[in-house]
Amino acid sequence: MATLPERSLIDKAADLIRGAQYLAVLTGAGVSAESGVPTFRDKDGLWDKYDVTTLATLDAFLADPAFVWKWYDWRRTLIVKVAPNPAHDAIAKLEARMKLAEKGFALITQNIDNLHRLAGSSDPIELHGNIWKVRCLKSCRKGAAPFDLLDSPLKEIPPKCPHCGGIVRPHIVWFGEMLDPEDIRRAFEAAAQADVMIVVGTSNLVYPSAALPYHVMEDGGKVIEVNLGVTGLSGDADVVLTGPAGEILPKLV
Ligand code: BJW
Ligand code: ZN
Repeated sequence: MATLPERSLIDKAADLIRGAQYLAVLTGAGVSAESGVPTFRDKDGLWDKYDVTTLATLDAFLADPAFVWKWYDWRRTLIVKVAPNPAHDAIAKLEARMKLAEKGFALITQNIDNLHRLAGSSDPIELHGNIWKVRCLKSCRKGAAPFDLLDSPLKEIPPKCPHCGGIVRPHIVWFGEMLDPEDIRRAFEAAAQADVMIVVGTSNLVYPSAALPYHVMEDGGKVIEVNLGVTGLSGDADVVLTGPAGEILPKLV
């Protein structure tokens, strides 16, 4: 079992959270690792095994939609079998407590796996989309807005748009694509309001998400990092809790 941070560090973080008027939580793939969802940049992570440029860009999709869809179908069949872990549960509990105390709360996630919702988080800002949603590649009138496609495994690859018969794409933000402007607005507004942000299980390398903790700090807010390892943020965060999110977050709650 991994060594957990000393009690005094957990207490320091808990004191910050207790004093917060507005708590923001920013999560990445590490929060779902203990559920069995692979991360991206860790050893044995997705980018260790697969080439980003052939899978996570629009050009790759346009070149070979079936190939990219097969990869997403594989990930969907994996994700459908897993459940939220104690880290997701702890974040949902933090939201409930902040709301009970009539304080502000926002959950911002880079994850596309839907596990925060399954754990009871009410309104996660899903910066990079959701693996259970698709939209029409041609943006036909009725298919342009994201809609659910829950079949797992998929009945056909690539799946077709029920409105125009063209193909649909995963409702996921690939490299070089713009995030939804409303998601960006809400995330940066939360960072501006937050006096404390907990950053959990992210390498904090991907922008614009990686800028959010710095936005909090620039406005005088505090940042607590929870991660198995050291990241670029670790040197700047106010409290760094090293260890598995599924063990540290329940202790904080
Ligand atoms: C644990 C744990 C446990 C493990 N407990 N911890 C400004 C500067 C530089 C570059 C850019 C910039 N602005 C934009 C860019 C380009 C690019 C970018 O950021 N590149 C960087 C890599 C340099 N950004 C974009 O392209 C974004 N679009 C954009 O900005 O549009 C405007 C624009 C357009 C054109 C040009 C310029 C600007 C879009 C980014 C979309 C990211 N999409 C992905 C993949 C989607 C595909 C899919 O999932 O199917 O989203 S990339 C991938 O990385 C995925 C993740 O959400 C994201 C973040 O990864 P995350 O969550 O941090 O995971 P890992 O694996 O990196 O880290 C896991 C961490 O957990 C580790 O630290 C572990 O230690 C830890 N851990 N187990 C606690 N149990
Ligand atoms: Zn369509």
